[in-house]
Amino acid sequence: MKFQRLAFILAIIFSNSFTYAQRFGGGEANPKLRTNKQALSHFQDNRFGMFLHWGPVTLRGVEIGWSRGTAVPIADYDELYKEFNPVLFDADAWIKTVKAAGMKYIVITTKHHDGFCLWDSKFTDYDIMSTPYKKDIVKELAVACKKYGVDFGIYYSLADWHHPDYATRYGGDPRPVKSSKMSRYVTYMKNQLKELIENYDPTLIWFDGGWEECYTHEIGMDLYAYLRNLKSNLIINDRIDKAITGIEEKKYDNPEKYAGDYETPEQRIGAYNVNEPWETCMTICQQWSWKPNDTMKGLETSLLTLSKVAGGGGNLLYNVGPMPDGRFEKRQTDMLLEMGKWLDKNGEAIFKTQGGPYEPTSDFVTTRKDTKIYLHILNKALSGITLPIPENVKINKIVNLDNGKSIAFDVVNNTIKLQLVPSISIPYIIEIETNTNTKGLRTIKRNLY
Ligand code: H79
Repeated sequence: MKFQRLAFILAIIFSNSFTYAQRFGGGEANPKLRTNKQALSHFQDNRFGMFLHWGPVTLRGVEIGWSRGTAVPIADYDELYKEFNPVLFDADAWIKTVKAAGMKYIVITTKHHDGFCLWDSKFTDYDIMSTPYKKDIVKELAVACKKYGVDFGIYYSLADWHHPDYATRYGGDPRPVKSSKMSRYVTYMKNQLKELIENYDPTLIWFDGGWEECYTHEIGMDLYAYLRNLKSNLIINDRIDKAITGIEEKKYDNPEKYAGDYETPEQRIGAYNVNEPWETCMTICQQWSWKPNDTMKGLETSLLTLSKVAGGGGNLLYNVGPMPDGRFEKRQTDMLLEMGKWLDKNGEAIFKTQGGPYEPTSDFVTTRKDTKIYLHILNKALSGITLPIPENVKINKIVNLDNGKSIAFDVVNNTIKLQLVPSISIPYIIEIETNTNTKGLRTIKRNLY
């Protein structure tokens, strides 16, 4: 009796600590800080999306936002919109490429740190309607996404170095800070975000730039509640608040008090984490916005990134910088279509999967779904693998997904040994069919194999 009572008390203590120990995945989410689980698991099922950084600055081929007042004098930068006329922009063509690449969602810069708005906003004239182009790009993309069944996400920078009320200066901007009033800027953001939600119905808002001092935890919490109230199943990244993940891996003592639905490692593959949603954002070339002759990542590198991200339990938001005339670069489209071809064959090892259960190594990562575990082989020369079999699991069959051929295997002392034939292309996928649902399997630590 005593023992039962103690067990009961311990169970309560531990169930609470699990709820609070995890930032996103654990326990019942606080609706003021997190979206609902259904929306989040749909987001995670998507696994692969396209990030798009675009605006008048592409006319100069330098980095969006950061080059205002550095590579380009502020007075010139702020006038570029008068020449922005992407006459070859075709929303259908973009989204067809997105589909053919196997991507399930997009996130487009509606406003970067430079403050220019890519949609028809009634709250500023510094927008697409003041350019010679005069057509609402965000609207056309939202419509095309609906048409092709692609989730539509928007990027919105909290930092706005152009807006007079935004209270931090960048790039040697001489305007005195004391003339700025953050509360007015917050109202401006709320008006614009409401406009974006009501007019274009995004599934996701990707915030950025909230690291500057004038943007506070209180503003972030308030903004999160405001947006959640406007659209209850909206997905909002962690950068809406101050516990920001990005360039560096950061850990916060009490992350559960911060608003935001998922973590955002930037230009790096996130650490293995199958308990909390995360999304790596990464550029296909070196720069976020278009740069002529920028160095581009190849197909193998791109697919290895996708496998590694999925194996760690994350999404990949792969960034394209469209050209000033409105088109994607052909070499980028060609590479993305090759990714799509690979996914036509191997997509079942990426989409709607969980990461693990084996912790990633440099030779392989794993994903899982239903009764299957997918081994993503990352090393061309690898000639065999020995893995501990998860507890209470039986292996029924092993197949090479590329050619559909069965692979012979031995089970020795609860480990499985399989021989591999060195391959000319990586990653390639080995499908392990088990007798059980692999979803609930615990992570198998790297030191066990
Ligand atoms: O929108 C993209 C970037 O512009 C933005 N986030 C992604 C999604 C971003 N904000 N901060 N950072 C990226 C990191 C900052 C890097 C910097 Fe730099 C190093 C800023 C100044 C020095 C990169 C290199 C930009 C200018 C030089």
